[in-house]
Amino acid sequence: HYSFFPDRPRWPPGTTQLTYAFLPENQLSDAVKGVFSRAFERWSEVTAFTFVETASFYDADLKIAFFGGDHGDGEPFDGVMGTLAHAFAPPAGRFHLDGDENWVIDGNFLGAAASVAAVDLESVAVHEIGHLLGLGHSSVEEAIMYPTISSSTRKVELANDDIMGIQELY
Ligand code: TQI
Ligand code: ZN
Ligand code: ZN
Repeated sequence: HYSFFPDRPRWPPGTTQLTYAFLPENQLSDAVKGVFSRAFERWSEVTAFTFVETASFYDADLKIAFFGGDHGDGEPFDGVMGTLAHAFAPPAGRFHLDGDENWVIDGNFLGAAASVAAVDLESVAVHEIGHLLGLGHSSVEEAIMYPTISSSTRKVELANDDIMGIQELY
């Protein structure tokens, strides 16, 4: 079953558009940006939200950045595997990904050679966007918000449990 963060933080009622931006220094390719755009689409299909990319990182509601190791928010990344990414409850909008992971995009390894310890970027993005919108973890194994995923697994479809959770919150 789905859950929320303590005190149920959420984006203000009536919010229909959330902007997002990528940290310019990361210089992400269109292929990588497209992964996030598809991940946002999953949630916009079941909510009133539309997600619009904006060029201004500092003005964006949702700020997406890849960092390695300690990056100044008290939750350092840990290299390959372990923590893959983290996102903070509304209205923080911070979405950080561990730049040291071997990220997989559409089945292709990004940067690294084929590795056993690889992580599907789109799957992680769909999960973290759930957190950005206010969902906690779910006890339902099929749910996107279930707190574990096996290495290299692609899991991008929202389960009924995810949809019920987000629709209860908004
Ligand atoms: N990162 C954890 C996560 O996003 C961070 C975290 C732990 C967290 N407890 C939390 C975030 C409570 C919000 C609320 O769940 S992770 C998965 C999954 C991670 C894990 O790197 O461990 C995914 C990131 F579910 F597959 F295990 C993305 Cl999809
Ligand atoms: Zn961080
Ligand atoms: Zn999580």
